[in-house]
Amino acid sequence: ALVYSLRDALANGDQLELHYQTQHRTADGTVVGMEALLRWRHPEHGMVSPGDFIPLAERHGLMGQLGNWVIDEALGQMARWRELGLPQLPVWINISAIQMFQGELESALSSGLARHGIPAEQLGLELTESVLLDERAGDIVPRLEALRESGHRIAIDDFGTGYSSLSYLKRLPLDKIKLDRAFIRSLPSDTADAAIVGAVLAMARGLAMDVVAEGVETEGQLSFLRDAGCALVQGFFYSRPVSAQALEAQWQQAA
Ligand code: G
Ligand code: G
Ligand code: MN
Ligand code: NA
Repeated sequence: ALVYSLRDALANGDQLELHYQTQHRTADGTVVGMEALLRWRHPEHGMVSPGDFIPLAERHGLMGQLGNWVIDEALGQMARWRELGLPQLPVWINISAIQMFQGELESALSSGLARHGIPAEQLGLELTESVLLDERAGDIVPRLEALRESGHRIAIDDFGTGYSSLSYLKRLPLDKIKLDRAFIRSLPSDTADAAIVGAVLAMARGLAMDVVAEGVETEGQLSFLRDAGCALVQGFFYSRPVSAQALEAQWQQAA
């Protein structure tokens, strides 16, 4: 079964990879950071999507270990880029529900940061609405406050797709809203999506939060967002998620 090979992959580490998708300023296209996305290169099945193996890892009690692997790999990669004299951009990782419930997230982060000599400001944390609202995690507000106190920035991921109530945005200490690509896909022609995006941008401004629009694929989407006052975007228009080596090659070409 796939779960045995996932156990092996975790034990060896050599079939797992993080790919990186850059985030850009709409004003001038500058890269301001990137999201790390987990990939499993299975010897027979090829690339297995995290959408398929993360649920498997959760069912079999492997998610804590997998989450810790992601933290260590991202920080190790950032340290290698620093040694190579490459740009030091903030990296955002995705945090799963189980990492929040099990409560070892904070220690994995602080030991990883110390081991690789990376400041917490450089490692952002993306949590989905469902994770932020899941009561099994206990009162999440003091934990988020402590994580921010230590320097991490916190984003709410896939915003607008969960069982969201706007009232928790006021209560939760967040830096950034990642607007789900479902609202971006039909821009600029879909007037309902245009209205929703405009409202989220206005609300985020009032709350002093940044907004990143996800899934930006076309020039038309980009210019709509820029005109609407959305400062940051992520999506295939600028870049797909790519391996660390591919990203390094891009940087070396640009230099
Ligand atoms: O990259 P892709 O579209 O295949 O990602 C599918 C889903 O897996 C997305 O919802 C993404 O947030 C999630 N995901 C990707 N990498 C990680 C990770 O390292 N940890 C967690 N918990 N989720 C991830
Ligand atoms: O849930 P989360 O937002 O973390 O998921 C990120 C996923 O979205 C990644 O797996 C990535 O491959 C996918 N993705 C990133 N940019 C685009 C895009 O422009 N279009 C589409 N369709 N998917 C994207
Ligand atoms: Mn994400
Ligand atoms: Na998202």
